[in-house]
Amino acid sequence: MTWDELPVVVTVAPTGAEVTRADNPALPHTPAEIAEDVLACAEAGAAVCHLHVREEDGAPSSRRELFVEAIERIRERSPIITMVSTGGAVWMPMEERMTGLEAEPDLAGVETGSMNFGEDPFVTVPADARRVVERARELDVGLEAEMFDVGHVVAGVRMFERGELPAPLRANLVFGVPGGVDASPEALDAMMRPLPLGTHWSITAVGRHQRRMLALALLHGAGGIRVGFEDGVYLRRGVLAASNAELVADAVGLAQTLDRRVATIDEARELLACPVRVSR
Ligand code: KMH
Ligand code: ZN
Repeated sequence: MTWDELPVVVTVAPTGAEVTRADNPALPHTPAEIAEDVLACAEAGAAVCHLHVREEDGAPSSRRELFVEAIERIRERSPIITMVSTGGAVWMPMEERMTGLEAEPDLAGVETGSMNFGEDPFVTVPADARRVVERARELDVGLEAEMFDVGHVVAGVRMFERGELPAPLRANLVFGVPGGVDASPEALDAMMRPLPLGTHWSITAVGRHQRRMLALALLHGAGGIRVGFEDGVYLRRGVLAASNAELVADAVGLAQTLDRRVATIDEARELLACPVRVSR
């Protein structure tokens, strides 16, 4: 399959940990709201959901029960691939960042380096990344490396080559977070360069260059693009998105405009080597 034939996996990140209802009133908080939102996003073309959870008042949370409830509600009604964050929020200790794994999602993110996240330190030392990988292996949860800078890509690829990060290598390249790599064509080249052949790589971008970066990556053969309130609450400059599903529909339209076909959930499961989990 050549790059132009590779179906694009659309991921939605509906909640994150930093965005609030003051930024966009449609932000989902509870597991029920998150699930409802994710189902609408699946209808709009998303094949993966990247999940953080919140308390009812919107506070970022690490409570296992909230992850379990969100994932159960999603799985009851859709085969969409579920992924939990182990990035959590900047103030969360590592144990708390890892609780989503216990909900036995299909996939989990794993950070492969440290950085400043805006004004805050966002630290994942190699031993932390290995802890996430180990627990994910025990629970048979697949992994996607979350890479915010070139050094994170290099470190993640080393982990993969040493067999610490299991195959297949799934990499999400994140652009434009203050403290991480910038959102520019040169940065995309630099982030792609260390990736071994066969990596399934996707792109996330925040800030005013978001759509341009997604388009650029689609033209460079990206296997996936990510949108959702975690990454941006605007549809266009000055126009708030009505919902996460509206952002997904827009991303689908962007891929199609560039003659890239969007992956169905079944295709995404195959591309990401992510079979439906058999409950134990
Ligand atoms: N909330 C950020 C500090 C991830 O989910 O992997 C980290 C984050 C990244 O959202
Ligand atoms: Zn996240």
